[in-house]
Amino acid sequence: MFSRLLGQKRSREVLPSTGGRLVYAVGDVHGRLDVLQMLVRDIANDVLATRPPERPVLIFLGDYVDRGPDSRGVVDLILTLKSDPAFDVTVLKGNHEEALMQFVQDPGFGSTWLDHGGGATLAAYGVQPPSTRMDSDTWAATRDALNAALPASHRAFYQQLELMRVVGDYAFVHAGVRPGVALEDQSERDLLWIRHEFIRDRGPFGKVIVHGHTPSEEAQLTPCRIGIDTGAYATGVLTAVRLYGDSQSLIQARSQRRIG
Ligand SMILES: [Mn+2]
Repeated sequence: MFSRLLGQKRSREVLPSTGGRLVYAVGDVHGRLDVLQMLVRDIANDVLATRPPERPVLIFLGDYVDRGPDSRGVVDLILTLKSDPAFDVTVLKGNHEEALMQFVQDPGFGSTWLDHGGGATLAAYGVQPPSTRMDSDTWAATRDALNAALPASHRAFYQQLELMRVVGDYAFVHAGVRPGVALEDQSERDLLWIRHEFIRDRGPFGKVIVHGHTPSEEAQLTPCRIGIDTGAYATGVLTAVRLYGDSQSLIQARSQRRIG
């Protein structure tokens, strides 16, 4: 009895808090519209059951495109949610959105993008993905075709992506942060790409970092970081973390359909 009370008291002192907001952060979707639809439905039902005093915060952690089959549909669904006044939505940039924008500016980046699953995104926009390495003229034509196929709303979507959102004791980013560097001094490159140097570090990082980018079979809820990339494009498991006051829980959508 005594030790349980002590434990409760201690955990209350150290638990991070959202400052009263109800927050959902969604991990890497990678074109899996099927599981994103399921997860959004579950989140909407959870909001109805929770009845928070303020608008719930919905944060997408990046990597909407590439690999999975319906990048275009994923962006459409997130755009719909962005325009829904019931949610306070933040859409973060992932390294795959950076790659798409880089290809739009520089067709010479095409083969690198293909290696990272960009062919699925081209196909989702109705652009024939190349089957073999192409010459630079063909890459330029493919880039022009993507440019022509991108709806204005999607172009604006990719251009307006954010790098970080802070709510209470939490900071939300795509990949992670560089240990030892203040949150406001983090480079875009690290926020989008960092992996081992961040994952191996025990922190603290200034805030509890909620991130995707580095997939693991199970979501990782640790004192200084929460990793929720469960590799949806291949596993069919898409994970969100639900943060409300000082509570943390997971919401997962699962599809039987595995890819790759
Ligand atoms: Mn990533």
